[in-house]
Amino acid sequence: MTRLFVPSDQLPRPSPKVALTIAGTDSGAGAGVGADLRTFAASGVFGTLVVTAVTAQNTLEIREFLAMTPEMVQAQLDAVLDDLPVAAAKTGMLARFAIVELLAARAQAGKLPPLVVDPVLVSSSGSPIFGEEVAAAYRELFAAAVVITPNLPEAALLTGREIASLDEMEEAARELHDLGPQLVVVKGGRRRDAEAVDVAFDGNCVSLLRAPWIDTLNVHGTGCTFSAAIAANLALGLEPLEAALAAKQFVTRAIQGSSKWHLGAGHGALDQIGAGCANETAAKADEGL
Ligand code: PXL
Repeated sequence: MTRLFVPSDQLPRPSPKVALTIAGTDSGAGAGVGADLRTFAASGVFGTLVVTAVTAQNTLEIREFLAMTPEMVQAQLDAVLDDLPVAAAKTGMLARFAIVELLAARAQAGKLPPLVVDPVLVSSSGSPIFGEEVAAAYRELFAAAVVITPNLPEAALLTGREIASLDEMEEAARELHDLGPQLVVVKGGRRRDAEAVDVAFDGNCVSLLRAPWIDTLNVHGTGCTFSAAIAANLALGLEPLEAALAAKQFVTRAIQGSSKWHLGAGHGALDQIGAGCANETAAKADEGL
């Protein structure tokens, strides 16, 4: 019998799929890069990061905010993309007009991985963070995106119309689709209905992404988690609509998982990693069950 000797450095080396988040940090880790990396890990992809801004933040408030320079964002992007096989990326808080512009130019030149753009344009209290100049730069970024995920106030800002009903969400999704992305998901979570319904449009079909409404304050980072889950699913090879449907289920489970947590006095985080189950096991162990 002949034995084939394969030197260990020539054995196949299976590697994980790689996703990238281009976003801000939240020191309380509910939103931003922290939420994205937990989502990537829970989805089985290797997460990389480009930090656009640092916030000093907890579940109650943002205390300080420092945006990175566009040069530093560019340098982080180059360092990651020159070396690692990033299969999909998402953008979160981009913090500065020049950063949105820089990403739009790179995406349009085909120099970014397939992109999920979660436009961070309106604060959670409902007031616009940026003016029309940044909204215009975002429209350029949308043109080169695979998926965009505006929430209701952002879709309203981008279309210049009030949006409340499902019909209005569909109209907005159709209008934003004309800007160029393959799939638009208008997130309706703020409607506080019996269901949390998002409206997706891919140029042909309108799909409703439906989940039961979960009554909890622990929803900080929901949008970040949703767009990161879509990027992870794209990196794993799913089509955009499948990626969004699976991401909706992921977010729903994550909200369900942390809905009873008391982790900070304000809007707490989601349970992307299934820690809720571990806590239940620990609690049962404490009770001697
Ligand atoms: O959810 C929007 C968002 C994104 N990124 C960071 C944030 C927030 C909201 O607070 O802090 C870093």
